[in-house]
Amino acid sequence: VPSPPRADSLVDAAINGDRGAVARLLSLVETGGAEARAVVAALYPRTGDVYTVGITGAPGAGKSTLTDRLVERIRRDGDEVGVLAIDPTSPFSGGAILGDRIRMQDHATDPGVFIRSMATRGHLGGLALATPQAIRVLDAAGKPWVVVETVGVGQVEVEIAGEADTTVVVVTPGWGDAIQANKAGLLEIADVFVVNKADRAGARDAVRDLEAMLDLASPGRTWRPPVTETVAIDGTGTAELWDAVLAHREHLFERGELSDRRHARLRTELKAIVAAALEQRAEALCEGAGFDDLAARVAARELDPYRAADELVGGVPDETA
Ligand SMILES: Nc1nc2c(ncn2[C@@H]2O[C@H](COP(=O)(O)OP(=O)(O)O)[C@@H](O)[C@H]2O)c(=O)[nH]1
Ligand SMILES: [Mg+2]
Repeated sequence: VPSPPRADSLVDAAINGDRGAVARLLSLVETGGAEARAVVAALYPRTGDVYTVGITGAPGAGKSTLTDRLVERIRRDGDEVGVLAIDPTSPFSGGAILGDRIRMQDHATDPGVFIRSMATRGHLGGLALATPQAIRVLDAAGKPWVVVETVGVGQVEVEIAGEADTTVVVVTPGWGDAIQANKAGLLEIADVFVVNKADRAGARDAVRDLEAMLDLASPGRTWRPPVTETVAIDGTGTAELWDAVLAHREHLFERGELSDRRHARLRTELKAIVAAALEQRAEALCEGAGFDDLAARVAARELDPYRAADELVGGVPDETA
């Protein structure tokens, strides 16, 4: 088995346009562990330029189809783009999910597009940490845009979705869909709304529901999310959707809010890394022989559980001191 190339040389190769190196780096950050850390250390100084667009909504809302349209649009402007499809329900990773592969195959031979699916491997918190690292891989590889498609169903997914510079929330016509989006916390993270499948009955009602909810939501805010309508399967409205994304980006730039947002995101990420590191240490502590001993003393009523925990983590000074 050949030894893995060092993170530095992989990063250099990725920067020079080696797609295999990009794929390898994405696998490493997805897996986590010591190698992922080495990759991030090598990458980090080369990042900070990418603009991220999150696309989120219920399964089947048309996120992948819309992403495909936005990729087309970005390529028409001549820019390169990376796509990360985060699917917590999929057991697959490392490649595209079948349906996505079929739709995305127009871009498969385009060297300006890099598409990747990431699954959770049963570890949602890990994915929340892996996503910003994966974005950094594409950033270092020179992609000015990264589109992150996330299923907006659970808290962690909504968190991942809300980590983009511009977050697009996709809903579909049908009674209650806008209300469901509201309940799922998608109203708070939305910078742009899109009612997709506008070829179906009820699209106007969905737009009206969203506008009514926006009327009630925080009147003091400086940006009111526009509500757009699309038919992703034929491309209707996707130009307007992209214009809305660009308008939001312009708004963030003009008001200096982009750097504030990114700074807040880094603080959140840093906290999550600290928490994960401490959790790992806690697990290691609880696997040692000292733990068994303490547990036995708690069982024998010699110690209460809090006191025992203090002894283990060193919160209580040694009695002989
Ligand atoms: N009628 C209609 N179907 C659509 C539209 N957009 C997507 N679909 C279909 O909806 C299904 C789910 O789309 P997909 O992009 O995979 O949704 P995702 O799960 O949110 O990524 C697919 O069969 C699409 O062809 C649309 O605007 N109108
Ligand atoms: Mg999809």
